[in-house]
Amino acid sequence: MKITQAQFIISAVQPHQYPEDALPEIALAGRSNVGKSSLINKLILRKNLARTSSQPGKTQQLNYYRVNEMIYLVDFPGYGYAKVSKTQREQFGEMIEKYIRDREPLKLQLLVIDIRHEPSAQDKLMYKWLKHYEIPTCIVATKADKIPRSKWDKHIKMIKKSLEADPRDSVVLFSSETGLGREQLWDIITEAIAT
Ligand SMILES: Nc1nc2c(ncn2[C@@H]2O[C@H](COP(=O)(O)OP(=O)(O)OP(=O)(O)O)[C@@H](O)[C@H]2O)c(=O)[nH]1
Ligand SMILES: [Mg+2]
Repeated sequence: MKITQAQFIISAVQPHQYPEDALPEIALAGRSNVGKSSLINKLILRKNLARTSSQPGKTQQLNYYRVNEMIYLVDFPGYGYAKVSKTQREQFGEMIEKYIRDREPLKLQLLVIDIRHEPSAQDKLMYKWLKHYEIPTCIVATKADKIPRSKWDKHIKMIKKSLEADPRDSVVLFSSETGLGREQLWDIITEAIAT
């Protein structure tokens, strides 16, 4: 994918702030610090357009980035951050479930998982919601550079098993450090917006 344009649009705290031009949306969910913003930066080849972990868990908005006047990448706040209050956690759950359930332009959800660790309870819940609402989903196992290549296969299997992943969902090995998986992910995104 040749990136001709990439721009931050809005940090939306309320659905009425979501863009209204109906461009397809690709959303990214995952626990805090897993590497969602880094993945966005790698996809669009900008070092720091999506803000990376200055204030983990503090972001309670959906950050919209428009790419090539063609799609929005929607960066969700990370979940699982310990210092977040129960009320904030509930608000977060409501906002995300509502988005997944109601958001017409959502064409593909990326569930970003750290390849080194077993998916958390919240990862599993998120995946269940996605299946329940029949959202096309791609599991992205990121930080692949953190483990030796010889272990990739075993970790991918562990993640699929733990999520009870639908065999039809693609799983992409990714590294924001090396760019591994970038082209494959663009192919999956391109296919998702074409259908
Ligand atoms: N080695 C390596 N480090 C990564 C990778 N992806 C992200 N990181 C690092 O992990 C940390 C967190 O990355 P972020 O992209 O900010 O994570 P996030 O999921 O956006 O975090 P929140 O916005 O807090 O939810 C940063 O220090 C990144 O440099 C990767 O693929 N490989
Ligand atoms: Mg982030």
